[in-house]
Amino acid sequence: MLDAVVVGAGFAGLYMVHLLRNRLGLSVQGIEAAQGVGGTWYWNRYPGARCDIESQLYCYSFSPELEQEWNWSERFPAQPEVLDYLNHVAERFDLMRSFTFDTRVVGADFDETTDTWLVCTDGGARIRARFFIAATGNLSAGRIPDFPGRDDFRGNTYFTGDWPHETVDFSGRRVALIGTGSTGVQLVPHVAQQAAALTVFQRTPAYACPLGNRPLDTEAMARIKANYPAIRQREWDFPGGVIFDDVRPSALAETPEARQHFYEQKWRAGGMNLWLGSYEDILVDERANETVAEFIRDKIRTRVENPDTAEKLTPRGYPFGAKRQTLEDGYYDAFNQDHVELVDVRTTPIECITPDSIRTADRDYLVDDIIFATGFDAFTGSLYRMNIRGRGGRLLSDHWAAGPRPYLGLNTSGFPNLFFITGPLSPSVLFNMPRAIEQHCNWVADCIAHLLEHDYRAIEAEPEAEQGWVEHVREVADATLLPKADSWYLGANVPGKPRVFMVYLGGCANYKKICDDVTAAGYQGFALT
Ligand code: FAD
Ligand code: N01
Repeated sequence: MLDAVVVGAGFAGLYMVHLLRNRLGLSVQGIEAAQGVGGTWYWNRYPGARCDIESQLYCYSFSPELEQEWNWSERFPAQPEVLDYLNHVAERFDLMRSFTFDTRVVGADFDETTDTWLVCTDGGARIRARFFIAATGNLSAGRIPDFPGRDDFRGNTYFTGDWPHETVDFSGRRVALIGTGSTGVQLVPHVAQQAAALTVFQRTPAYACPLGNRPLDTEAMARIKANYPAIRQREWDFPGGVIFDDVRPSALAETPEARQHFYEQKWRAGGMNLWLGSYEDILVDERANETVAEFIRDKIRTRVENPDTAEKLTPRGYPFGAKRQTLEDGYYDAFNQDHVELVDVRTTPIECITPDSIRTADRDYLVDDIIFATGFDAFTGSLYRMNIRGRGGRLLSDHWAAGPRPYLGLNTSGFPNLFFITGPLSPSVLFNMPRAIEQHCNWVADCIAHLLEHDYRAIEAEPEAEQGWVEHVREVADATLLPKADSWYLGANVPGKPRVFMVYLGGCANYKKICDDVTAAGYQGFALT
């Protein structure tokens, strides 16, 4: 029997295995469906895939040596560079040998007689372990909508979250792209460059802001390296762990002229500056939000030459920032090219896919290739696909039928010794993910060390603590504008999914303090047996 099974070899699984094996000396088996490490950065190889958190933040902080030896080449690294980084980490900390690749966990059952987990894979392996750790990613369970006729299409189809490893050449082809979230927005300029014709099917226009990417030269990287300790400290001063200069309290407290000037500065600064780094009230006050929303709408009108297309691309009816901020580099300009067309599927919905076209309410669009940039069954998708059963054989998906309910996002009642890394109801995707992952993995490793040291067999959230956390997460979210858009944060992109805001918005430092206080109080809210 092993001490632990860790599922996933992305940022989370790699660090979790490092802590459990290299620091605690435990026996650990990592299991990964992909043929290599990287998680998100292994699967999402579509043209234009790129990180939108600055490279010095979007990386591990646990090893000063790693920080000093790795050089980032751009402010916002592209997918191959992040994947290289994660491969380097896996090699450097000798993690590969702990993973079985090309293997999917398809079942996990808690055995109440031995307080152990029996983990089953698609290869037929059955692995018993005391601790079962889901580092399976919030955005790893891809979702292609069930358009009628989808399987009849005779051309090529692509899903962005499972992109082919070989280069896809769209030259001379008529390409359809469905979806204009962060992925679609990154893809459009690249596909437009190659394709003979590109038709973009949009359901909700994005509030896309400029990425503002630039190369990092040797001096810039040397400055970053010299400053890492200070950067790491400062990250915790910001609710999302992303550092900004000059964040102001209220958009409504300033004159329209001052506000306009400030928004211009933030627009030019690029990245998440308008969203998380401008005025604090834009995510809590609708009138404040409307000031920045209108600023962005004006920018779109200026960028897009055709007024009808500009109008279709203009977001309305939901607050800016309530869906995940989308950053662009050439997205709006692509629509100024004659061979790029925008179809608004709210006015003319997609009825079906035929063998050679996408059929909307008003016509057939003949295409050779279809790209689905349609997102993920976020947070719970990858967990439910493992068929996890806790006490009494209860399925996790049944326990969470009304929405996920893990205490602190870490563990849920009835499922002892199961840990979620950046699970639902933790700050997860609204906290710079590598830092959120480190914080969770550290907590889990400390917890396991504590259990082993004191001869406990199991840890499990108490139902009252779980309920209290569910309510707290909802109250904090309801005090903001974020539940006011149909986003994947809420599960709104998956028909039939309960509408529950799945991210804790109390801020990363506050959340970390709650976790640390729980530990200091003897794992308050958890039963240790
Ligand atoms: P993942 O990287 O998703 O890894 C989970 C792994 O678990 C996957 O490799 C998967 O194959 C494996 N797995 C899942 N289920 C099973 C199973 N049953 N059996 C075996 N293996 C399984 N976040 C940011 O903070 N900034 C960004 O700029 C950013 N950009 C992103 C860009 C894209 C295109 C996407 C999709 C997400 C982005 N994210 C970003 C979020 C990103 O997912 C996280 O930053 C981070 O990479 C998550 O790491 P992880 O290890 O938790 O999960
Ligand atoms: O997925 P999404 P994504 N008919 O769910 C549309 C991270 N990420 O892959 O908005 C027609 O955001 C859907 O429309 P609507 C980031 O956290 C980061 O783009 O639901 N359209 C939407 O336009 C991001 O948020 C980067 O109305 C349909 C799109 O498909 C997360 O991953 C890059 C449809 C899906 O957008 C997910 O991003 C990429 C239907 N039936 C990803 N169903 C960075 O830049 C869905 N859509 C760092």
